[in-house]
Amino acid sequence: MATLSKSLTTMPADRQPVAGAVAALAAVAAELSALIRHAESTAQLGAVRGSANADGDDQKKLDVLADEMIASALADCVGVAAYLSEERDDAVTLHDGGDVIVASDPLDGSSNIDTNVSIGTIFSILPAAGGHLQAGRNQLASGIFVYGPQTTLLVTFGDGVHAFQLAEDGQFYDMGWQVQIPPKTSEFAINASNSRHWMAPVSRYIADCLAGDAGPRQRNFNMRWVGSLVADGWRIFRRGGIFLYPADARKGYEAGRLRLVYEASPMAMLVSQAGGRASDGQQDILDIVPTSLHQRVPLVFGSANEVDEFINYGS
Ligand code: AFP
Repeated sequence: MATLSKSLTTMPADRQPVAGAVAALAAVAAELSALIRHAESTAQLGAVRGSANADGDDQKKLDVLADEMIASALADCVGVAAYLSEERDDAVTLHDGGDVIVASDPLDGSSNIDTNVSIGTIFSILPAAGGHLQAGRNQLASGIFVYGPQTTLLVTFGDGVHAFQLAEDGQFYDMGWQVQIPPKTSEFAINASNSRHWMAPVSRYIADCLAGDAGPRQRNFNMRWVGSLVADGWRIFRRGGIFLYPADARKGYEAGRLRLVYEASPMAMLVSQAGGRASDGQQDILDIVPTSLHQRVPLVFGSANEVDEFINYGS
């Protein structure tokens, strides 16, 4: 079966800066997978370090370790000009003359580290010429690693989405899955504990889903919420669904919780390449030009028909 490393090494010369960065990230992901799976105590890895990242999130030991592993691996990739991370206030300059910039959430789902729930790594690869703040439409590649019962990768280079699974030999093998998000769904993902803070259109949309076949949607809906974007995302790629982290009335959540550069944009590239839709409720995520590295954005993505239905509720 085809392996990730084989497909990367056979990429044309002009795409080797991207291929080299993905290969480096995959090697770190394989190490992180082993570390998480065999950790003496994931509580250790999930322990709060007493520090916070630029966005004020408590940093867990594994957040910082994953970030350091990625920074070190990318430092060996001459094609990478800079590294942008959820865990760092500012960009890390790596190689002058490098062709690409890598942005990452090194450890997504930190609050799940010590609960044995799937967590992951999210990455976005951009042309260095565009600078640190450029629309997601410019991405050359993006992907998510999921450290769960299986360790898997969804990656796109702009030619569809490819799925790989890590084997015991340390190689990522092609899963032979034509990744397409079903356009229709009856399953939504939202943190319902925030419902009293939602704006009216979100409340109306969810209420209509909950009304089921007795309500205007005329069918029953199911709900899932893992609390790891990569895990909710993987499920949606597999069987469809709609993920919502909208803006809400809480202080600091005026633009939701997810960060544009290294969470929403890479997810949006994958989703659009798999026939889905990713929006902030008004415009395509990929068209939003960031004004700051850690800027948040409301994020709704998944089955195209359902995202369009949500957008019709207004925002
Ligand atoms: P952490 O990495 O701090 O756990 O945040 C994970 C996340 O950014 C994303 O992966 C989840 O979808 C979302 O936050 C969960 O947010 P809530 O904890 O507010 O439900």
